[in-house]
Amino acid sequence: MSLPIKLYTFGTPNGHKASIFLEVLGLKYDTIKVDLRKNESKSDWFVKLNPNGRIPTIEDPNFKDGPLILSQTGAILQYLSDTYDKEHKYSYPFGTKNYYKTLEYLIFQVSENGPIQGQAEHFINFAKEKVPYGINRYTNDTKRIYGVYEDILSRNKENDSKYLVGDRLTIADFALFSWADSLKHLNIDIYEWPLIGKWYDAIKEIPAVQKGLKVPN
Ligand SMILES: N[C@@H](CCC(=O)N[C@@H](CS)C(=O)NCC(=O)O)C(=O)O
Repeated sequence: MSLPIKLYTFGTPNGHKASIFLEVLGLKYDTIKVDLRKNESKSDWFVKLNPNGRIPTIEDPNFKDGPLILSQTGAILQYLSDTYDKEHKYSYPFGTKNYYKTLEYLIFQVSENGPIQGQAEHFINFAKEKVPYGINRYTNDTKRIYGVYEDILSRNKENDSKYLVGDRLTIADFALFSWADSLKHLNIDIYEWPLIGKWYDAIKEIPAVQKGLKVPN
């Protein structure tokens, strides 16, 4: 019998990426809350797990060579997909074209969408001084990136523009979803991009996604 995965997390878009995909896959997991408001992500015990001191991190006690501790949402989602979606309900077989397109858009999310939108949120909601240059730069680039996603969906007409890659949801979609959900904090209306708006509404209806969005509380 497999043991529960441990998920170290907090209620942020990156944390929700992991909890949503764990829920979607129907995996057993225990949540350990790392309170970012108390700076717990920089505490000794947590930095031992993740030298980068940021959530989320998972620990899978079922890994073949002993427990696997993994951070970086791109790596976490890829690992969970490779290991626990053998039937390819939410993935494509290794080596196929759609496998690499999934990887392309996953990397686009973790290297561009997340960091840029995160900076926009910082300048709009958390910076101690109001810096119009920072607000404009990161808000405009966030909007540009959602325009790119709109274009990606529009190229998938044969699947009614419902998924970023092929004919099913993948980690490329789940990685973006929690950030798309967070656009409201920037007063950006997701329906500015009609296909992304519909894509967002459809994913939000999935019960496992709703459950994942409530973790860790
Ligand atoms: N590149 C990382 C980013 C993780 C990240 O930025 N986590 C934020 C929360 S969304 C965090 O832990 N912030 C707290 C800190 O920096 O101490 C990933 O994809 O996992």
